[in-house]
Amino acid sequence: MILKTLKRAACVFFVSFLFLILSAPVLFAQNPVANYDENAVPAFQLPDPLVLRGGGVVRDPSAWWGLRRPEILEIFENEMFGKTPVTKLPISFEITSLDKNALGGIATRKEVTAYFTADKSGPVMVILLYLPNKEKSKVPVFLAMNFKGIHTIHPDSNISITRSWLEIKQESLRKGNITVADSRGSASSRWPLEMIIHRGYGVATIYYEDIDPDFDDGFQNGIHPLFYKPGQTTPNANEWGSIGAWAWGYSRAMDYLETDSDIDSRRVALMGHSRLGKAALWAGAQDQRFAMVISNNSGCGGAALSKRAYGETIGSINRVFPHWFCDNFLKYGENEESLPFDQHMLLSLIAPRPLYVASAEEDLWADPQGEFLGALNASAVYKLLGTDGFQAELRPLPGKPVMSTIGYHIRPGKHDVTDFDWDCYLNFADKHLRK
Ligand code: GTR
Repeated sequence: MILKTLKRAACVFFVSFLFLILSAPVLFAQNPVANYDENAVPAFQLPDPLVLRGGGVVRDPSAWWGLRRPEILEIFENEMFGKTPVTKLPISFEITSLDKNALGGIATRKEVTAYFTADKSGPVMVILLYLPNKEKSKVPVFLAMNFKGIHTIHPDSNISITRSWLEIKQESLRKGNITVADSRGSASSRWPLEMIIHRGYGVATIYYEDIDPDFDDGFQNGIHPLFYKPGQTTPNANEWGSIGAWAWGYSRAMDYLETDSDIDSRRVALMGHSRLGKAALWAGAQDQRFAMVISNNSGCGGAALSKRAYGETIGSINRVFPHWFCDNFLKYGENEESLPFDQHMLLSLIAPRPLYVASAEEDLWADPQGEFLGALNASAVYKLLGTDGFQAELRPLPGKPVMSTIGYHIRPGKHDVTDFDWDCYLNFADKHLRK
């Protein structure tokens, strides 16, 4: 009996061992370890943003605007972020809260609710605005989405609690893991409102999950269903995912900013951190009303070159966030060499408008060197369009920003948005938006 059991155990052990040995390559291929070794970055050649698909060279701005730019835009639509629908929704904006004496009197706070349907049912987006009171003329504004609800960006107790945040956090709230009171101002270190207001700029922010909650539900919630054709239940392989939806939200906020007489909508700087930096780049690429675009630690799928496969890769981003991009993007996972494009081409779509890419030294997951090279390789397009492009050949030292039409810095520290980052963005905006 004992012998029989032992024999069976040995057999089970042997079979499991065999299974592990045989499946290791497959498991490894599915979940490769992130590479952080510069020497292990594969050799690659970047597609030239100034060479047409058919091989012709782009030699002047008219060939860029007429031929190459539309080509590149189409590649990102079909292969990466998915097409944004062109259908216009019957959107209406309503000022739902106004305080002319906010932040101790230095600012006016407004909340503007955007209703996406005529009967005001369905998802709504709330734009929270702080505008400097001391300015007599229309003010330039930084537009940036937030991760945790508008009420988290500052302890100002008059800010409404974000409704969709309440819905998404229901479970945690019930279990007492999060309290509404504690969440107020919890992200304020990333939003130095007083500093921005003192410099004469306004801030407009939206909770990103107002547009599309950030989980993979087959696009049944958020704004996607508002665009489905009869019988359609999910986006097609070349139609938008969540990043495309957030980018759409940035543009709808711009629709409002254009109507606000306190704001100079020709001087709106779009800023986004991390996944919202990816969305800001995509919004700035599609919508040329944004005068400036700032990518804060946007990493893989943002400013960082994918072909380097350093830190986060296309394979890992698609595994963890399958809803961020269109389904056509899946084929490039663990297959970066087959990419017919790279992220420098996304950045080139923002040319000649000022673009700032920021990295953090410890944020290796976002590949700071890849972000730098993304910016550097967009420079040729900026120069073709008559600007000074990116005035750096090597990555600058930490804390030493480059302020050409393409701006860049790497600062000490982690994946985050800091006062140093904001100070650089304000200096960059002073230089390029106050000319
Ligand atoms: C990470 C993701 C990154 C980045 C980040 C964020 O988990 O891998 O691509 O977007 O989230 O948005 O904070």
